[in-house]
Amino acid sequence: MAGAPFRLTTCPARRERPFMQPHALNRPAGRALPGAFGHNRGIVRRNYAFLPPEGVLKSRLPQYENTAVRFLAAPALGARFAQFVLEIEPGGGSRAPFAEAAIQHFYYVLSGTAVLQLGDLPPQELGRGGFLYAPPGTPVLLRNEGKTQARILGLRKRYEAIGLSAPGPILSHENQVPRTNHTGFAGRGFQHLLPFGDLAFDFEMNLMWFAPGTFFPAVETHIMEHGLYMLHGQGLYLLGTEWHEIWEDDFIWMGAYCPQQFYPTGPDEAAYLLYKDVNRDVAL
Ligand code: UGY
Ligand code: MN
Repeated sequence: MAGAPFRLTTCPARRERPFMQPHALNRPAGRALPGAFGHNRGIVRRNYAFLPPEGVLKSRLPQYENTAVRFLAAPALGARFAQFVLEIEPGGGSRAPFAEAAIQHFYYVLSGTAVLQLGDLPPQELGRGGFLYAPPGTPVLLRNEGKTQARILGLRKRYEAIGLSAPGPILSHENQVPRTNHTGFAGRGFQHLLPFGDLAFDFEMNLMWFAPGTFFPAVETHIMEHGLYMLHGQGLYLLGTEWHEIWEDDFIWMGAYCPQQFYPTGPDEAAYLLYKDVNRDVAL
């Protein structure tokens, strides 16, 4: 038969799920798709940013080997914390246990498996949904002893002490954390990965679940900042006055007082992992 064989193109933004669009048919390997030039779902505003993964480029860090880092939120953007994805190749990861005085760390396994070692706790090899919280000054070691790349979402935040003892270390998995719903709205679900309401913590990391057709009861505009990593499903996100289509692996930074609302549009539940700074007074 004449002509090139029918071929599916894999979109790098959905690495694990090949999908096809009409303009992606029969593209020669190594050529960019039409629409790649100048079209961008990403946006950076004064107090929010929407970052699809295809535009977030790699760097490397001295404390890791065979590992790339993709920075998402950072003070350069306006955020008061740092958030990033580590891509750890088999045999790679931390060169040695790494700790920073006064800085807390949080890590969440997005894909593959990783050996997570935290302070004096016994190390655990965890897949998607495994997570750790390291109090300030607590050493963390992340290693990939598997056969495929491990992707880990990381967060660093300066600890705001208030005279209580600092929180203890946590090494766990999201399936150990109950799903709750305090809102009274059907279809909402919350998994608080850090102990909810414990004032020793100065931030929350919450898995936010939405059944199809569920939405926030109102647009929120609050002082807390967010780092949002989309994990499941898809939807529309209101930031300021603009709606953005969002799906798996997209990232949003919302600064203080960014008007926000989510409306899931897919046929399945949608969920994202949400950083939120809480439990501290306003510094004047
Ligand atoms: O808890 C929150 O601030 C949450 N409802 N915000 C969000 O999902 N954008
Ligand atoms: Mn919010």
